[in-house]
Amino acid sequence: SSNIVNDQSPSQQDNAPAQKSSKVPFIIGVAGGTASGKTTVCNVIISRLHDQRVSLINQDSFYRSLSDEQSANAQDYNFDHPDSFNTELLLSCMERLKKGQPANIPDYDYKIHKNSGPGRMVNPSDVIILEGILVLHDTRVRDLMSMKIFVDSDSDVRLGRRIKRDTVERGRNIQYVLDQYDRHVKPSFEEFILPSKKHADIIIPRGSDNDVAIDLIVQHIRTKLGQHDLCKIYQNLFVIPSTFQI
Ligand code: UZR
Ligand code: MG
Repeated sequence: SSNIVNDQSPSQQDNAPAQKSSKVPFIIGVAGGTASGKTTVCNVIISRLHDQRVSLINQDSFYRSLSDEQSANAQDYNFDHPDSFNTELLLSCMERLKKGQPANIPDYDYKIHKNSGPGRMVNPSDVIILEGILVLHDTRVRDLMSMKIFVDSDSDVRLGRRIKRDTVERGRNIQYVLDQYDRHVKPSFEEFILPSKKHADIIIPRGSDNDVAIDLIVQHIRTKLGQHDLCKIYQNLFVIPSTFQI
């Protein structure tokens, strides 16, 4: 969709300081189990906010690189554990964006389980969506958010989608996917992801099928962005009388 703020266009990079926004961006966290429909929910929100500048950041970009040895035995590695993410780096990127500064978001390659490429420069924008299985797990990450969403889809629906996605898009066989699900994905969902639901402001049952929930979320974001504008107007009005006194 065209309103995603993109990234590395020369004019934006050259003028990075001029891009600095006076507003504090509205930061939304979207968590939920694997294949719950997080990405789709985010894309629907972004397309409904067509007249706003929205940046989408994925927690997956902050996976730690595996060594060659770990990568060769990737089935033993738990990608669903909070420690598999570089949360310090995620925090520093989000803090920059919150302050209105551009941030470099790393590239992660699922095939080699490593950081790859130079990353992408994301410019500050009015709305920032941070999406990922564990974005509601860490207090410091949660504290940056103005709105916390948990996408709550049935486990059997999620497993079905996960099998489809990993076999079709990631070239894995069903035995591998089921084994990984048993050993890591399901236990970590129960230990870390599901408990983070209690921190959500909004829980969306059925994911992106839930038009009513998504409508309410978009309405709320619009209201909050409107309030930001009002604050700015009042600030300016307040300045006028004192200039007259000089
Ligand atoms: P979503 N993941 C991989 O399969 N390979 C990697 O190199 C990194 C992550 C998976 C991860 C998690 N788990 O369940 C999923 N495993 O990506 C999260 N195993 O992505 O939220 O889109 O399902
Ligand atoms: Mg996804």
